[in-house]
Amino acid sequence: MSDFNKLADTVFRGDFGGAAQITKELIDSGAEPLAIINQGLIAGMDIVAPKFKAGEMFVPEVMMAARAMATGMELVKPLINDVDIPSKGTVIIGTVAGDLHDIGKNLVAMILESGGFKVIDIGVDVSVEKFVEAAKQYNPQVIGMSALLTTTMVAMKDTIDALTEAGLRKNLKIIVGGAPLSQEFAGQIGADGYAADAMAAKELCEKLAV
Ligand code: B12
Repeated sequence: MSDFNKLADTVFRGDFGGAAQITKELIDSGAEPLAIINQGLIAGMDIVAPKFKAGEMFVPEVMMAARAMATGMELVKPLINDVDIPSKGTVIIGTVAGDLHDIGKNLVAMILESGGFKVIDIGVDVSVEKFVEAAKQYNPQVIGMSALLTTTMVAMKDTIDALTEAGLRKNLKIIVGGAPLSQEFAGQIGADGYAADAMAAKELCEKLAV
């Protein structure tokens, strides 16, 4: 097994100690930072993603794998310019006002990041104003909103209306998700898309962020 394959395997197994060690060894041996990312760290998440989709891996395992990938990323990132990292686009993600649930949001963020998006996670209980400010500051291709409570779903419409009123919708797609949501609800509030899980969220962003 090549060192890149070994690194991918540590990511797949969620072994962040191993991922850190092999990443360091690859850096010391002079391997290209982008090759470490693409052929090792992201390659590991590429094994995870279809298994998660097929129900062969579960949320805690995916989170461990994503954390192992992030551990390696932290070591490699200082060696490259941000501009050199190929990115499919910028996605801002947050849980809407009044809602503190973040497990699903974090999972979506990790899967998007491992799928090549630059993800800016603005946290939980995010006010309408904070979403608008973040959209102005980072100029993202996509904004993703998460809600797990039926009582906080309404904040999604308020946020979409505010983004529209601020004239920010031209080059911006808005996607929503969370257990109580549906495609129908997304349509009703004027979102550009809905995804039921993290893998579907990645596919949706790939379609929308062009
Ligand atoms: C864990 C949990 C908590 C934890 C949250 C910890 C954390 N850091 O997130 C704690 C204990 C803090 C909590 C608190 C509360 N909770 Co709670 N909680 C849950 C629980 C059990 C699991 C949620 C979860 O993490 N699921 C796992 C993740 C991976 O799935 P997910 O969130 O659905 O995310 C996936 C998709 O939805 C999608 N997705 C998610 N976000 C996004 C975003 C985008 C853009 C996209 C595209 C996709 C996407 O992709 C994700 C990954 O596949 C649910 C029950 C349930 N089965 O949903 C109740 C539940 C959501 N909670 C509930 C309630 C009532 C509460 C409380 C009000 C309880 C209380 N009385 O205090 C508080 C509210 C606090 C607040 N203000 O937010 C109710 C909501 C009922 C309702 N109809 O609104 C539920 C449904 C439980 C129930 N059956 O009563 N909760």
